[in-house]
Amino acid sequence: MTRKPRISLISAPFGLGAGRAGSEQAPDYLIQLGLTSRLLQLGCNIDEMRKLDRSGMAAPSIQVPMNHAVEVLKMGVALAEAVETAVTAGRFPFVLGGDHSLAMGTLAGLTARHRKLGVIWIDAHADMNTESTSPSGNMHGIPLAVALGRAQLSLSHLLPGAGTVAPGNIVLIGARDLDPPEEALIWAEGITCYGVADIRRQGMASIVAQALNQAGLGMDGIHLSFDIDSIDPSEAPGTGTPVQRGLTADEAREALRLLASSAALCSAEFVEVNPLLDRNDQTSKLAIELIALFLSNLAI
Ligand code: HAR
Ligand code: MN
Ligand code: MN
Ligand code: MN
Repeated sequence: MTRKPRISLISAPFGLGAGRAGSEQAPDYLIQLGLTSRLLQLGCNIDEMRKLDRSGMAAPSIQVPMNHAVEVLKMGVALAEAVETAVTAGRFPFVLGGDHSLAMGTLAGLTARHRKLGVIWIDAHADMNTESTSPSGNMHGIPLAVALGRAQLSLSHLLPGAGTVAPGNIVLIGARDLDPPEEALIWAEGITCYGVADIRRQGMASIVAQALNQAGLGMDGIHLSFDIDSIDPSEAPGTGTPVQRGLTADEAREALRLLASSAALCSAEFVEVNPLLDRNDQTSKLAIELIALFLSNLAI
């Protein structure tokens, strides 16, 4: 008998980790287009709804030589605390971004509570640059290197007591735009990476099953980080760094439905929707549908 988890819906209206403005508008915009009413209609147990505000947060003392670093860190601190609180209260944190720099805050909050955390990262990118390899200076390109403990910034700068994520428990799905230092890190650490060709060859159901096994090996929970730019720009144009030859919306639906049904999943985030770059709300509407599909299929 499965039960519905109590969801903590954490809105993070923040886009300064990306190179283009607009993703900060996504949480309010998706809610305005009917996200929460859809979730309630589907019987999701939304136990808590929070909207984060970074004003008033103290920035960590570390100096990070990247774009809008102080603002990114303040938001990360606010998010880390909100996620840790949700986990402590026994809720399932669902973070609605915002850009992917938010993952640092989410992972700080999670690793403070789950010492052994697996991560499934569905994204066109690996987000594994460091402060010294980043070609753009944009902090949405570094969260996984930070989580691995390979950057100068670490999750524990955002939340004392945060840990790291082991490379063997990170699985990338949909990656197709990697910078050379990211490729080197993936090889050196033996990180599992399924490209779009692997998905076409093996089918999404098989990829998800392998990803759950690999990410969850010896862990006490798996976090799903879903970047909308994993999907092909023909179906999800509203995002800041679109990359051709991505997942189909149907493949994303299948992945999200299967991941939601795994009892190992302990949290998720949904990032990089940019309403300002969208065409007729196509991406926002797809995002609402995918989030609703995911959250209504969650089981514990
Ligand atoms: N790899 C590039 C960089 O580090 C682009 C990163 C883009 N990241 C995201 N999130 N949109 O996946 O700047
Ligand atoms: Mn990303
Ligand atoms: Mn991306
Ligand atoms: Mn758990």
